[in-house]
Amino acid sequence: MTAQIKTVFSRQILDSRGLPTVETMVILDTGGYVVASVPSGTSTGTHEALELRDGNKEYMGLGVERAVKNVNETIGPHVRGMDVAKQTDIDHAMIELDGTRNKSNLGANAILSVSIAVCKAGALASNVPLYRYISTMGGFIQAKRVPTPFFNLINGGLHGTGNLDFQEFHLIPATNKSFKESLKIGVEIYQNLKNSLTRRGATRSVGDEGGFTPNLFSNLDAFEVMLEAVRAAGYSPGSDVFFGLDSAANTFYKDGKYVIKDRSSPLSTNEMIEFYRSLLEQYRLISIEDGLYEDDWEGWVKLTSELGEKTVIIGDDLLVTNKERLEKGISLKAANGILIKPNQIGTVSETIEAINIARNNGWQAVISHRSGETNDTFIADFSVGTNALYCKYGGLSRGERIAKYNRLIAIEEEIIAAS
Ligand code: 2PG
Ligand code: MG
Repeated sequence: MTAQIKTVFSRQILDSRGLPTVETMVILDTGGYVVASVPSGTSTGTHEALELRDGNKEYMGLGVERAVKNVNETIGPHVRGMDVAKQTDIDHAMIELDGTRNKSNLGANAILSVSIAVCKAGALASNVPLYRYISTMGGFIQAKRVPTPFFNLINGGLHGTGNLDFQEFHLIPATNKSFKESLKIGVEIYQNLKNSLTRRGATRSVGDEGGFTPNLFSNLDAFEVMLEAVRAAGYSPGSDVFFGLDSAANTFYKDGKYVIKDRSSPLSTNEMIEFYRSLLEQYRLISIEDGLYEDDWEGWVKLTSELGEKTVIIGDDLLVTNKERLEKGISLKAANGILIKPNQIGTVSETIEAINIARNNGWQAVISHRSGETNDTFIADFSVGTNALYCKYGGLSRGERIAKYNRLIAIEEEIIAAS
């Protein structure tokens, strides 16, 4: 059934850090309506599309009233009357209306809120679950499974109040497990991790993504405690579960060197790569994200040629879900995986394009949340709809993270029932 956009209405709401973000409602001529809100990062890449903030005295300059106004007064009237099933046309109309390379005129937050709402409205008009609509609309094979989660059990860097340099320490269940089983394993290990940290006298409060934020002696210690928790929960590292890492290296890159607490002096790019090699061998990491600085292309090429056969080298701040940077990365062989975040680029269609380019070149595309989230579960449907092998939605506490996992429970049940 076709349906047209009748009204687009946006408002400022708060995200999981209590900071302003954009929520947009799309009402169809059929009377149905949907609501979408956008997430926000802390460890953002310089090359991301622009998140428009007010920059005035309110909310420390972080208000999004300008972005809201852009939806209500400019984007909304422009897309009114369009067929909601025409996602690419609507996204392109917004890109043209903005007229800049990084969506700095209207704001990627304003544009993405409409783009996601349009996608949800398309599913509503077609009367199919969102993940199934995304598959059809994006030309993906209907998923027969739910993606395997990267559980971010320890939050360091800019996401934690502890003292770790690396931002995310991932627990990754084996891909042959169902989502239900993966979730149970994740929860059991997470709870055991709490006990391990308590025993060591390390703080176990949680960070922005619902993982613990301990003070430890080194970054390596984080893997040691996780290993202890895996064993205590009765699982085998290297067969039931694996580890992964998002270093978010921009944050500890100082004057051309990498400063981490595991070494007494700053490390060169080559030394950092050797550090990752030892980590990989010791803890069998199956992915390393943002291992190096976002513009150290030469270093990334070396990292990928040295370790890319043994692990997935994922570009997040390096590639920012951006087609041009991804194509550069592919031609240089600067990584072999990409982290996919819709708000880094600003529309659903461009996000799908990046996934297709990555996969057509044999790269892994991991679908990700941001550290500032809302309870919107679009990204859960999106990872299933795009038939991803892996997704990343944070640790195993905090409502906005759990909302995504709970949505995946329901989707898995539906997929099983339909097969
Ligand atoms: C990352 C993300 C999400 P942020 O670096 O991968 O985990 O963090 O949203 O702060 O960029
Ligand atoms: Mg990252």
